Amino acid sequence: MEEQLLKLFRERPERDWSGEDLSRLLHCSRTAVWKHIQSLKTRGFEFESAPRRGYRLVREPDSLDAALLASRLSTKRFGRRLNVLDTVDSTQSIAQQWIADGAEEGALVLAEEQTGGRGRRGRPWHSPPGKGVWMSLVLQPQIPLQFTPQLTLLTAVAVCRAIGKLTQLPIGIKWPNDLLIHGKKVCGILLESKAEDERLVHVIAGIGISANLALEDFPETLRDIATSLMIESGRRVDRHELIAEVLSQLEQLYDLYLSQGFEPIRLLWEALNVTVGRHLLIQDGSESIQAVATGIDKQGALEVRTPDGRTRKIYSGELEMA
Ligand code: BT5
Repeated sequence: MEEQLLKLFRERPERDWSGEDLSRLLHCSRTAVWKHIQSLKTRGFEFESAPRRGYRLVREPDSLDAALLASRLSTKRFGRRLNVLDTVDSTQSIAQQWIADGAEEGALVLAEEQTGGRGRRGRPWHSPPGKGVWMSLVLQPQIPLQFTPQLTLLTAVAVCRAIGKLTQLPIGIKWPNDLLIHGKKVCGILLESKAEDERLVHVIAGIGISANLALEDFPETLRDIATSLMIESGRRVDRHELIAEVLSQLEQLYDLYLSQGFEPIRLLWEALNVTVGRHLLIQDGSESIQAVATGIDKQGALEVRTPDGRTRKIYSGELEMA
């Protein structure tokens, strides 16, 4: 009901909506409308209202709101079941519990703050309250297990397109999972999957976007290597709009991937990446490799050329770009 109410206010922002109109359009009593408006007010929505004229929404809250987000979604499945939480250890762990309780593909967990936000190989992901997009999406693709890394690249492409569309910032993908603006990391992606008998059961796509962090919101150790959309663009990002756009891009690319395979995603990735053509120092386990990136293969592995002219494939590892 609140989702529909917010949709109406958004579609016609200049219009005053009378309680009568709203109750007719939403098929409920005027008292029910009034109650929902009061509930929205307690969550930070501000209305102008005048007797006989009705309500007009003049301010939406900065804090994440499930009904507001739902009213912005254009997706069919992704985010249609969603949970907005305040402080959690990691949205990945909450999504995991949610799957155990029967959550289906497209279920989304968001948190204002993570106290144990995680990156790859146990690295911490800095997730202060109220300023970022810290979210986990449940996927249940029917694909062979060895194709799972393709989903990291797909997610990176989707988030990159969403951020580029909303901010026009020069954002690019560093293989496999970093989004960079002016050489600094603004978003990280962590895919955690569960397999049984070589079959993929589910994937939890964790996405962390440093949206509205100021420089002082980053610890000293990250200030030279990390950035936020707000630092780069000079203005606050509407997180609801950003999340809705990320989900829309993700659902479109995911459907394309399921129907046409990885090739169209690979082409999009190549157009957005900032790795190919660069001199790299690659840390693959205990091995250090110097090489130039030449592309990605059909599975999503990075192809590189070493100084002796040989071609190698990198399936996982840390890249340092020269
Ligand atoms: C990643 O790991 O980049 C994956 C990050 C995934 C975070 C999301 S948030 C929602 C979901 N819930 C979770 O618990 N995790 C996911 P990795 O490639 O290992 O990069 C980690 C490195 O990124 C750190 O060592 C820092 O250098 C840097 N970093 C940490 N916090 C950052 C931030 N807020 N913004 C930019 N860079 C950051």
